[in-house]
Amino acid sequence: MPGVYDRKKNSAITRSISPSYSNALSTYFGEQTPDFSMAEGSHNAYVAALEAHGTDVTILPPLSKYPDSCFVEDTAVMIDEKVIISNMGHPSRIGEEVAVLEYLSKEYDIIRMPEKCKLDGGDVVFYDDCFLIGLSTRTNEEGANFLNDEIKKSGYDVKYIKIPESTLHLTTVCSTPRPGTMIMAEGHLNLEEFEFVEEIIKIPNSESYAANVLGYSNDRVIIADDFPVTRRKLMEHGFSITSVDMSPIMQADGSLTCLSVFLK
Ligand code: CIR
Repeated sequence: MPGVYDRKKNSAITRSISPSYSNALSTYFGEQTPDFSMAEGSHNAYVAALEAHGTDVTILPPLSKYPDSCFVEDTAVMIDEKVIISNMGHPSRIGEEVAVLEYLSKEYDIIRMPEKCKLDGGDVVFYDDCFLIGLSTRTNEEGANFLNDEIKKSGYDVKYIKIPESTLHLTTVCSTPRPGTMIMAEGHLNLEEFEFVEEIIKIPNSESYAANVLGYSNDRVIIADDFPVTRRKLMEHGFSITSVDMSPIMQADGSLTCLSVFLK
């Protein structure tokens, strides 16, 4: 049911860009070597945009050992007051989750996954009171099943979505700008798996990066700069838009949602 699960985005954690960001994984959108100082500029603008929308942002310190560690979304999934800590799906990222766990364990119940489970938080998209879990090169069935059990224990619904190998995560190509609505890039996902969605805003594959947006109350949405078709479509659907230059983050295949874990 739209609006049943209250996701106000009152607070979030992010992590500063790693000094080793030039070694971040860059396979899907990246065309140039990721640039540390340009990414820092985008990260600052990103945090400012979240704060301007009322989110209280905690910035965790950079981890030089982990080039991809600014993408905190992948390390943890919040289900009300409990946190599922990921077993990261890419070998070079294993260990990033420990520093997030240490921070969140001060306030939340922490749940670890058995070793055979693999899951990146980027494969989890919230649609109202339902958690969509992508089965991808980063998230295996064991990881999805473990998360499924924890979500169901908390009384929420789950749907699995098949992610093609040509796509990184579920959240890479779709997101939820408001209750009842999804925005989705064409050509990646099987639409039959989304028949339960009330409204789908489709954007062309040439702008697929822009399918990852951050929705706030009252139809406010943060999007990536420089995607004119997506901007126009969202305006036509009644959204008021703030945009952030995400191109240095895109070079490491990261999107808006990837830079945060929303806590409340
Ligand atoms: C990776 O390949 O793991 C990073 N370079 C990008 C992670 C993006 N995170 C996300 O989509 N949630």
